[in-house]
Amino acid sequence: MSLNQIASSSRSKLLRPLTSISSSSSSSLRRSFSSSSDDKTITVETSIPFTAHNCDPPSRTVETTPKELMSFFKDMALMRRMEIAADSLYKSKLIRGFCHLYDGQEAVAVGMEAAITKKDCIITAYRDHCIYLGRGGTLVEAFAELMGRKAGCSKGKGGSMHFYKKDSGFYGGHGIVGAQVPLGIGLSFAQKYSKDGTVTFAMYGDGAANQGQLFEALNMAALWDLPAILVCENNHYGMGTAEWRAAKSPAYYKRGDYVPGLKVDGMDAFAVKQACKFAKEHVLQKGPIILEMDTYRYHGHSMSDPGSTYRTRDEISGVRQERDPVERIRKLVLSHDLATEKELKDIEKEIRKEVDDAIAQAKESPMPEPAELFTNVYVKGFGVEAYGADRKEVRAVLP
Ligand SMILES: Cc1ncc(C[n+]2csc(CCOP(=O)(O)OP(=O)(O)O)c2C)c(N)n1
Ligand SMILES: [Mg+2]
Repeated sequence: MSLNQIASSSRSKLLRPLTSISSSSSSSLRRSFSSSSDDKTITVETSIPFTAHNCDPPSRTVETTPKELMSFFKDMALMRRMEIAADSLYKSKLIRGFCHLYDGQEAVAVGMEAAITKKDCIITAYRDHCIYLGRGGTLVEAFAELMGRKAGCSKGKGGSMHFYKKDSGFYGGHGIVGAQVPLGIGLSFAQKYSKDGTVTFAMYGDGAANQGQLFEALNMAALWDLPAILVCENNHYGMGTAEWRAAKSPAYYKRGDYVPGLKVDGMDAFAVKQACKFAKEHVLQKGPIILEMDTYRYHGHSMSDPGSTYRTRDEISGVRQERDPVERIRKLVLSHDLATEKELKDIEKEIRKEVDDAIAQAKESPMPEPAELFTNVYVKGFGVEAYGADRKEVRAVLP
């Protein structure tokens, strides 16, 4: 097979029709968001079955409610809008430095949150804005952080790659590829040690999946039966490198060898929810598991990458048309008569306003004080001396 043939066969695997949405309602559901029908059970089927390695896969049948379906739609539409707005802010130079957008991958963030609690931990790489929002972070704190303002979730000192929200179990936001995975295993060690019944989701990309530190950390997690879920967000590219050029075996769910794994349609929020629920139960009894989320990023790798030099525009628009996570939920909402197309459009309009208001508010926040350069950097009490670039003169002695 030529490289071009390999590329086009891997491209065709990216496309999977939305037509497999099948669902049934256990009762006749009418539109009334605030009534008791909010909690009626709706049964949906995941887009495709799970593929399992070293374990029995969970069922394709997932239970939901009108309330959850509507919240999936709203949460994903909000994430999508936030990322589009971040793109504009970057282009108008209000966001500087690195910025990696998550649009296309929203079902992973939303489905994962639906299966866990804020006592469970999540740690991820630099594509972190939507994970932060899912953990309960606010739009104002997110935009303020992106624009380097005091009101940001990391006080404006971290920027796009370093969102953090420890009070609801979000441990960042990391810029060094793969480095968050051993940290995540450390979190799961603490969880096992304190026997609190919580778990850690350590997220990484298909590019990071080839790194050695991941296997070292996984070995320890398996050896000590730690409650660690390794979530490989396979968006099929590491910067401009397609997975087939970087990985001898791109079956990332199998790469743990002795560690079980599941391949999940990461564009289907219900498949993600089902897989994460299954994984949480699994790791609390049996030790780590790998979830490979088959997903896609619409934007380029970061703002300096137009995203169209190493893949075709047809590939991107094909995924948008056939697998888009927001459109999948829109179809489910409509097929269950939970809202009309116009009502969903109105929700999207409100979301647009919510995002614009948050940006305006974030812009009001000042930049951090210059003295903040020295806080949260060193442990206090060592009297560390700071020198200028000439290294001759002591400029400050830190407390
Ligand atoms: C240790 C290290 N090597 C290289 C880089 C540069 N780099 C940043 S992102 C990236 C690609 C990672 O791709 P993947 O893991 O698939 O994540 P994605 O960006 O697709 O979410 C690389 C090579 C880095 N930040 N850290
Ligand atoms: Mg990737």
